[in-house]
Amino acid sequence: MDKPVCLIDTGSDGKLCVQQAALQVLQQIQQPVVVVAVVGLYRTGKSFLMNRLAGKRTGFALSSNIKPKTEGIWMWCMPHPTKAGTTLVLLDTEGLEDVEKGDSKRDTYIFSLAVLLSSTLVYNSRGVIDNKAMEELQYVTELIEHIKVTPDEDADDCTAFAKFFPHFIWCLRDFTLELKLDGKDLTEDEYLEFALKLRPGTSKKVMMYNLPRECIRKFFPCRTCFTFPSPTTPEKRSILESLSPAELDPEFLEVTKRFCKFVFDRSEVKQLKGGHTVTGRVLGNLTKMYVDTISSGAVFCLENAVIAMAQIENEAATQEGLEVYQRGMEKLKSSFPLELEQVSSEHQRLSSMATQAFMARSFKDTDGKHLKALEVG
Ligand SMILES: Nc1nc2c(ncn2[C@@H]2O[C@H](COP(=O)(O)OP(=O)(O)OP(=O)(O)O)[C@@H](O)[C@H]2O)c(=O)[nH]1
Ligand SMILES: [Mg+2]
Repeated sequence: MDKPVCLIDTGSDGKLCVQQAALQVLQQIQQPVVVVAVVGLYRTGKSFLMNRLAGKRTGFALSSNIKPKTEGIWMWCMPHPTKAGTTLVLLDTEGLEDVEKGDSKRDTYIFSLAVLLSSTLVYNSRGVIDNKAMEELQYVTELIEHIKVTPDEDADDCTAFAKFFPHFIWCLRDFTLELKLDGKDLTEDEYLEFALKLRPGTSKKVMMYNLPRECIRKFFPCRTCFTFPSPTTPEKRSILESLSPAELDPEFLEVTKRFCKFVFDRSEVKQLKGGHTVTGRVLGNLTKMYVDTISSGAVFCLENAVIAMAQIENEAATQEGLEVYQRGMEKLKSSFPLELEQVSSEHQRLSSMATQAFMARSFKDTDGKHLKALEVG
């Protein structure tokens, strides 16, 4: 893909809907995918940062005026720059808390989708991590109401999520603080941990203070922080896309380089609960399933997603196995008449090829239902 496409848009009914063209792109990707999604308040430089990950000056559209630019979720697929045989999928999301939209439910869905679809979640915000920044991350406290691990699970078990949630990177843009505490230098990660420290006590005020921090700590045990200075002078910010690297602040370039390297080195291939690898094709089906879940008003359930994906993939695997067998038999027919023995040994050979084709694609066919269907077929 030489440019991003819209993956999730707004339908004529005002609800989020998946774009068929993007699903078709994903259908063609048989490789495992590393998915990096960015979320955060509107007009905070998310799309610009994603273009840096893509190694391009332009791509995801930037907003140049007050009006927010990115709508829905946009996707850009490319060969992973360092992991051979893997596809990197970048997801750029629309800004949260846009006053014009004023739709907090939609914001929660966008945030939840980014969490559910990604292997690395980049949370982007301007300035420092203060109480205001924490309040803006209210979506993290709502995740528990919208996502379940198993259909019958006790709703309050935050820790169960941690195993299936993405690596969390907090990117602070236009960061101007000196990273020092009591005269000692702090790393960016130490700064994040300091900001996430809980306060002792049980008063309402303390609980309100602790809640978002507790959620981040429990949901995202793997966390990292990057602090970016402003990329350029205020007068040039609106023409950022047209600036060459030499015109950008060298410190901004250094942090960006470190950030990109970290994301490429440390982001894992996306996996489903139970450890099944997500390919582009599975990611497409997963996206569709989650967006359908939103339309139906149901809660996202990670285990149901695995069951649904297994059903889709195993049916396709059975079909693929059958096609291997049928193609072989058609070829054999053209050399008829043959000895019964020859037909029988060719049948054996093709059956085992069909099983191999099935095995390469199937997953979680624990009761062998789909393999049996292949044998019967
Ligand atoms: N001050 C500052 N401006 C930036 C930075 N990165 C990008 N911009 C500028 O901020 C404006 C918005 O950038 P985008 O990348 O479109 O921001 P966004 O968060 O994707 O915006 P929405 O999609 O509307 O939510 C553009 O004019 C950019 O040139 C940054 O690090 N600091
Ligand atoms: Mg944007």
